[in-house]
Amino acid sequence: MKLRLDDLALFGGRPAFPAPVHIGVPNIGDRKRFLKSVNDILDRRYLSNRGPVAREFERQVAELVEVEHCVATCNATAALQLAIRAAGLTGEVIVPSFTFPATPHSVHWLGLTPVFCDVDPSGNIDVDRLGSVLTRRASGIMAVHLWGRPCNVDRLAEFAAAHGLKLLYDSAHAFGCSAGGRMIGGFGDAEVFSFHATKVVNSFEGGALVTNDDSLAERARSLSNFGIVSESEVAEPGTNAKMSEVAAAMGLASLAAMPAFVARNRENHEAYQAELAGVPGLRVLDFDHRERNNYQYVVLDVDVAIAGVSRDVLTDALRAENIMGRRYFTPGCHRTAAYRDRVHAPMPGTEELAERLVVLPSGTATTPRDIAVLCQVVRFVVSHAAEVAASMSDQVRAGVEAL
Ligand code: T4K
Repeated sequence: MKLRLDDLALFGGRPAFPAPVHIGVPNIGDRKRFLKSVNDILDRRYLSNRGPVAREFERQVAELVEVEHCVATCNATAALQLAIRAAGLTGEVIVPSFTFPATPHSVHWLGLTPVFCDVDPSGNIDVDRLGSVLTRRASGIMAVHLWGRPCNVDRLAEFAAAHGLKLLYDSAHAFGCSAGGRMIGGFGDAEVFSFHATKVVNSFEGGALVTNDDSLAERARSLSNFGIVSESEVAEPGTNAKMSEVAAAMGLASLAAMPAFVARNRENHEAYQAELAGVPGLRVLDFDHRERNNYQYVVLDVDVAIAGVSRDVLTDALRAENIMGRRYFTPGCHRTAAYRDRVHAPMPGTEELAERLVVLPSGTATTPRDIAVLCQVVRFVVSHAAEVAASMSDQVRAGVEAL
């Protein structure tokens, strides 16, 4: 048990973990099942182009999220682009500023303009601010269910309908989650999931567009395969966004294990909450327990005025201990080099969250002991906030003077 300040790695002590403890370490399902499926794929010599495994993955995803159609893709970014094209968006698309860059990039790469809208304290797009960024060039909204917590789907639908906008959801984080008791996947014109390695269900790389709109689904399917509609016809310029058979096999193994992954995430989340309860200025963001949640992201909010340490000081102190928390999504897309030269509405909500939040390790690779040790370090840092913060600023000053 660390009792003295110089036990902290920051002050020359041995790191709490001998090797980095990362967030986003993939959940691995039943290896035997996966490897058998890979063998079958090799025997069949049918490796891609919507083979039987990809079709089965699409069927299971659609069933789980209770939608009519699923188009499995090579990643979520490609699926977002399919959604934008298949929904017929043009001009400007309103996106939240507090998100992973794939959200605005998917718009930009199609030659459209992402227009940032600030987020509310939940981190989801602030419906009250949509009106202030809406122009006549806007054709749609792409909202994000941040960290699996649902947007205000009713108000977004009302706003979109009132202004003749298409409504898409970047649901990269929200596979297996619900909003008002309805599974995420069936809202708006289409939704997109990510099955990237770091997600609750993974297919190495992968994604899916899901929708209840027959013609949007048909168009997205064709666009994902170069726009081909028959042996001798290409309806429009498409892309190649198809999911391979091996990726789908991983996705199926991951889906089969999903209940266990979610249960483990939930235990981890509860352990973090219990370990950090009552620490001044710290709050592990909760989930709405009336909804279905995947509990994939453990997000810690640091109120520097109460904790005495900022999110950055805490994160750096943890890094020294080999605890690799991530400052998602700092500094906010609108302040990255990719977009900062444009004119944006003020984004105070985004900028505040971008300074306060850190995502902590979870998933099946994170053990209860890891969480206990990690939280012990967090508690220690906060209880010695003044010394830690002073030491960090001394180190920063020394670093500057050494230059
Ligand atoms: N929309 C939203 C809202 C998103 O968050 C994302 C992706 C997308 C769209 C696009 O989805 P995809 O096109 O990727 O399907 C990671 C993921 O790569 C990215 O998919 C995810 N969101 C984002 C939140 O996290 P990075 O740049 O932080 O990745 P990286 O390489 O730093 O990995 C994070 C941590 O995961 C590492 O510290 C180590 C660990 N890791 C990662 C991989 C790939 C492993 O332990 N093993 C692994 O195989 O983006």
